[in-house]
Amino acid sequence: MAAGEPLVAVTCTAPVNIAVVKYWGKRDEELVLPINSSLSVTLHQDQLKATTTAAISRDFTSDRLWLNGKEEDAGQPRLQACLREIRRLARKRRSADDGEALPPSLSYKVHVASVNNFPTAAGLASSAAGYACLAYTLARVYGVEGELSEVARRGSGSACRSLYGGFVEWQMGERPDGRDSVARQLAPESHWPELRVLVLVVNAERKPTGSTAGMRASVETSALLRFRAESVVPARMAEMARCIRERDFPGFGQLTMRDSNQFHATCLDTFPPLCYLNDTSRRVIRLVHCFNAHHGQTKVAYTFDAGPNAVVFALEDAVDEFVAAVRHSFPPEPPGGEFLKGLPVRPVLLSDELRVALALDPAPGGIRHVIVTQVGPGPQVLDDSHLHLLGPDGLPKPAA
Ligand code: 2P0
Repeated sequence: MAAGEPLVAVTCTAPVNIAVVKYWGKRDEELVLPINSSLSVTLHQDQLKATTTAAISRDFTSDRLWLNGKEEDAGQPRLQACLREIRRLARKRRSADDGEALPPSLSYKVHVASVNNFPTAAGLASSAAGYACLAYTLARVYGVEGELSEVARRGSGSACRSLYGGFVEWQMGERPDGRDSVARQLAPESHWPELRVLVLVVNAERKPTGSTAGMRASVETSALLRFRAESVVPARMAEMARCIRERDFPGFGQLTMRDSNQFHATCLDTFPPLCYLNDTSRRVIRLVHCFNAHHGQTKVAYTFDAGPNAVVFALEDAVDEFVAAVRHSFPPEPPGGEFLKGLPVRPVLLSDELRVALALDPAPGGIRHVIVTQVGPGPQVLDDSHLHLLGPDGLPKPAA
């Protein structure tokens, strides 16, 4: 870069979120407005996070984007929509400040570099963390404060829920312009410290239909989806909020499983049908119900997004035994590999009764690994410039 003004660079991190009342279907594709409200749990960034550096400089000649070290097309509509939205908010803020001239930086080109601390190939939803991180980082670059749901949503609907830690709802809103379609925190991560989240990464060959195309097909063809959005979700949102408020795990778990199952039922009701679950996913469903039946209560609960990976909720005291049950049902392959990642799990022997109760033929290698995590905080700013992904020249630093 020519020796001129130094660039302005900001680096932030943002979390992954898992919906327990699912978002599926848009009423406005351009503004990314959903047909129903949704509710999610923010996962801890120690295990799963996106990190993004955004930089602006008078000397940049075009917008550029690097994802996990590889340059991508910065002209892609979702990135450009986020940029337009953040510049609009920045302009609005300046014009609200009496007579302040618009800073030239609003017309500068931007360089963005983003990495995930988990493999994209793991099939975990990375777009929510990625676009929340982009919105949060751009807001700091352009000095925008306040509501960022609109910016994150333009990238990916579920991204607005990753703007907060803890337990988050995305209110669908009513206005045609979408200004009231915003995420808000229901409870912080400290609210339910015993809650644990296990991500069961399934070995899968095929890449499933993307969410955007999938939900468009469901909106066009599934009467069940319309029924769900209008007649089921409103009461479910209230009931889920109650379960969280009261830390009622059996209530929370049952509703989470029912909502996941209903979401996948709307996928099957889509024509042609969308089949996101595979044999391993269905085995996990059976395993969870067997485990709960053995204990005579809901100790663990599954949820599945638009892919075969399972996310399992449990209280801390059930984790060791459930992980042993997962190992028993899906013997790791190769046996010596790193099967468990994240928070520590104590090895325990399964009781004979539980072995009998599980009564499943083991499916070796069905699950690649299990990431053990917990509820976590929202996006963070990294103040140390050593952590920037872009160097003083505005280009990605060589990987260490
Ligand atoms: C959710 N999913 O609530 C649901 C459950 C997948 C299943 O939000 O088109 O990537 O970018 O708004 O946010 C995935 O959809 O879709 C999703 P777009 P997004 O988490």
